[in-house]
Amino acid sequence: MAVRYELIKTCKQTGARLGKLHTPHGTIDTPIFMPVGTLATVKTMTPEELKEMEAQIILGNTYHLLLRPGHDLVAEAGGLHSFMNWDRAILTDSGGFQVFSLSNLRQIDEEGVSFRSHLSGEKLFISPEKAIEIQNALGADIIMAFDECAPYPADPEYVKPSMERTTRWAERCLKAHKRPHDQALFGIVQGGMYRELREQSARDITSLDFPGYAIGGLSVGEPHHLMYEVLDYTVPLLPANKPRYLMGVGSPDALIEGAIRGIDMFDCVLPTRIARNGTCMTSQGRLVIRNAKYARDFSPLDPNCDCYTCRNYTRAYIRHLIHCDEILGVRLTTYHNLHFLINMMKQVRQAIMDDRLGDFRDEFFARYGITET
Ligand code: PRF
Ligand code: ZN
Repeated sequence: MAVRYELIKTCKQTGARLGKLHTPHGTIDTPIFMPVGTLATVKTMTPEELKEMEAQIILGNTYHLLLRPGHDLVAEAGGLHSFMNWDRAILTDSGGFQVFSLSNLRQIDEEGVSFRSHLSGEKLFISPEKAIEIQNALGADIIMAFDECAPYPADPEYVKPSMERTTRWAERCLKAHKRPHDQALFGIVQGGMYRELREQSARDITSLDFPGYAIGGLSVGEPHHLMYEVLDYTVPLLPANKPRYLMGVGSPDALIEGAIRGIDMFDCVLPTRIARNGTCMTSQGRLVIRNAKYARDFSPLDPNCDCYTCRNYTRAYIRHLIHCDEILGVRLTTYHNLHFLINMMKQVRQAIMDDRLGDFRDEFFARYGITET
């Protein structure tokens, strides 16, 4: 068994789950936020820094690592963990989503997806079997089925056959998987914003008996309330004894609302991406540190934060660094943003333990400046 999910308790106020996910590279407390390390690096952070901020699991991407440096090279290094010197858990995404968001001239058929590399223009092909072969070579603790994430908006006439093909691909992924003893392959529920299609997908994917389930196809541009609606009727169709992963979701409000609806795992480039243009998440909401009003502000990014950045540096200094395109500015902001979400999820877990996640949400939203969901 590559992973085992242990449900510890559910919040009496909300139904949110507190759990542990046991993996070959350590036990993960859930609900959890997973920093994204697309190219075998969480941009600008060393693994030592990630450990210091108590990251427990990070993400890698099949699509990117296939292009550079190639999964065979990573395998030669002893796998992704040893290649990047990260000995905690790793999850790799299958490439299904990235092929659609990044590559050029994609063509999708029953066999798989042909596309041109967004870097070299080289013609490539990923099938469910190929996505699993790559992920077996990378060696992450959790790997993902190869799926198609329908765009938003999309008609049910497009979404239904796409979702049904994703189910057939999921079966092929299971058959192709060579390391079920030490890598957990998660299935992905699709179906767009359509209740009937989500129900069909959840029924079909869960009948395949994966060790964990993801909900894909959300946070693709739809309004938040629509995503919450889909979660409201989809999550209850997933088995309670297995982990649930909401793919590509990472805004503070969506993490809390997702946990309330029974999600255990989240990932998103948001904290690392906004750091690179000088935006940080604070307990009082987002703060654009580039702004002139912070030029003489000698307080920390977030007065309520005890991270390395906030203990040692001021807004004025970080603004100066970012203004001058100094790498340290991005590093300090990235550190703070990741710490913010990791620490927020720690508080979410404590609130579940104390049966008060509903109160926590109200308090957090009032401070962060979120008035509607
Ligand atoms: N499928 C896969 N990866 C993803 C998604 C998906 O639907 C999303 C959707 N937000 C993010 N990452 N394989
Ligand atoms: Zn901080």
